[in-house]
Amino acid sequence: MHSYIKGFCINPASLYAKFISCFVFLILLSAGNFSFAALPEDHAPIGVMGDHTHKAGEIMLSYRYMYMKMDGNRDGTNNLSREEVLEDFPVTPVDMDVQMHMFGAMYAPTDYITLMFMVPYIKKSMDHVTRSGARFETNSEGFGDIKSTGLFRVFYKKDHQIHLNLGMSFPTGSIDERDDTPAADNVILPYPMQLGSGTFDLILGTTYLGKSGIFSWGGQVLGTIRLGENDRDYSLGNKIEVITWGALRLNDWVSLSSRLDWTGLQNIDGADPALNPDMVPTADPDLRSIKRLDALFGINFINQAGPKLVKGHRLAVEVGFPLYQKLRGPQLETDLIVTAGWQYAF
Ligand SMILES: [Cu+2]
Repeated sequence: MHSYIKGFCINPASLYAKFISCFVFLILLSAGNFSFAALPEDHAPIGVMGDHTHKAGEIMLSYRYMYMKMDGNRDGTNNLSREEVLEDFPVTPVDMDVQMHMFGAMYAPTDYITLMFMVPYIKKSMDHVTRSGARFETNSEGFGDIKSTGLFRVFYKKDHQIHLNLGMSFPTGSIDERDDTPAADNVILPYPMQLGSGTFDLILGTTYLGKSGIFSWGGQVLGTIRLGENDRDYSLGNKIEVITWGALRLNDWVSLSSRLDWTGLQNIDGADPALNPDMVPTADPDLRSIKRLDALFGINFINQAGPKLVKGHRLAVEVGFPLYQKLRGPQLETDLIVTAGWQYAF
């Protein structure tokens, strides 16, 4: 590149032409390098999906690791002790860990449409205690529901954008996960231990993005609507998420964010006939609804230096916890949500 610039600048005969052509060339070069530079806060906090669109022809690959810790039961907004749950059920869940590896790809055939594809791999583990004091753990692991979403840019004006999120979740995740319990070996696991919904789910939403100087902000409303019933005779509750965030750029490679995330999830419709709702609260389809408000704090990095292959990689982390949660219970409460991810567009 340097020898090319040198050659280009020296070749013209007159000093004047040399100066002009060299100046024009350097402007073009810097425009290519800087005016389209991506900034850390151009992407929403890493826990938000479908937040941004891409320019025509761009491809983005991503990986997210998500962790959720649930510890202790509640009913409504009140905490329940294990003993209180065991008054009504022979078994109570004590805590649960959910880990997810989310592989994503985005591609924009035009400036107005970005296609997004997400493949989750999920690992769940739940601890229980019985009335007799016996402890046991159940585990499930595998691919979850694959989501394919189109992001349609419907409004774009300098520092503001609105796009629609329209997609489908496919029932690729298992709803037949089994494990051993003290009652029996290889029994079907309760609803929250399953890996998918078992139904085709419609994803409908809209996202707004805004920015001004070192600040950026956004909002998203996202609904998941279950279509029909799965082959175990139930459908998970419909879900709505209302998200708002703000970010502050510290310099051209790091930004900080804070976010509020409201989740509403309905009870399960129907019931898996193999589950006994009197045994453990997690097997009761009417003890699944959630209303929760999370506060989350994040940091976004983008690498601005180095050669082409190293430049432009994004790394981000977001950590959150509920400010408010009202559960139809007894149900395990959420205590911690962590998302870490990598994104790279080319
Ligand atoms: Cu992207």
